[in-house]
Amino acid sequence: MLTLLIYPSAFGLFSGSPFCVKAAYLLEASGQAWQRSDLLDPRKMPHRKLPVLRTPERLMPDSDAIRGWLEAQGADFDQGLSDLQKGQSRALIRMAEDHLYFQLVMDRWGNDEVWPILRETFFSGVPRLIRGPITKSVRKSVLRGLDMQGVSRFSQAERLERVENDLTAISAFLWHSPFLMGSTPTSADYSVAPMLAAMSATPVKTPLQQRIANDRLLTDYVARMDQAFDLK
Ligand SMILES: N[C@@H](CCC(=O)N[C@@H](CS)C(=O)NCC(=O)O)C(=O)O
Repeated sequence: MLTLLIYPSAFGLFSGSPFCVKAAYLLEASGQAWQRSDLLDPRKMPHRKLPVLRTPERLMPDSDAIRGWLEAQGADFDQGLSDLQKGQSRALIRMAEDHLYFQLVMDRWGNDEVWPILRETFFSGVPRLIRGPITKSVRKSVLRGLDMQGVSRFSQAERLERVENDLTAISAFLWHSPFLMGSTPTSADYSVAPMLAAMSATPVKTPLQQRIANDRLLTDYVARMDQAFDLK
């Protein structure tokens, strides 16, 4: 059986990481038998990140590579889509994973109210005596990454405006159909829905959390994805 190495559930989500939820959706949709194995520390993993899929041959890092591996085994996550829809789908995935994701990380790690909750949730495996200094240094390196990526150089208002443009694009698809590309979930949903779900699950009412949580179109969509897969 395939084993998906992922971060544990957090804030009511199947996993604290939207990429781990995406990988779980892909596995469910592929029809392959799989099990989860929770990990708190990814440092021994090939990319020092999660998710990672343990296949019969090797440890496969990265949700996109996991997708490719499952497709090579015969899975078709975009069944029935036209080339244009496949192109739109790829663009939505990149928007979610390479833009919205950093807004989420900023909202979680860059907010002084969220941080203590995050620390006690994500680092519960670190002995309490050394948790303070260790997590302080991890946070510092995440914030350095956000600075390098550029997201933290925008003001909160500017960040929200940038998110708003993405949400407008996502909503345009959802006005037309229950899932992004039609009446059933496809690959774009496996990336976009977990990102929105994670944003609305942030355990403090930040402007970003509130923006998603108060949007009926988006929360209904996230709920539909939850119902479609019922991840455990
Ligand atoms: N491109 C990767 C991204 C995975 C990713 O960023 N995982 C984050 C959690 S959401 C992680 O493990 N970060 C740990 C680190 O960077 O130290 C994928 O699609 O799987």
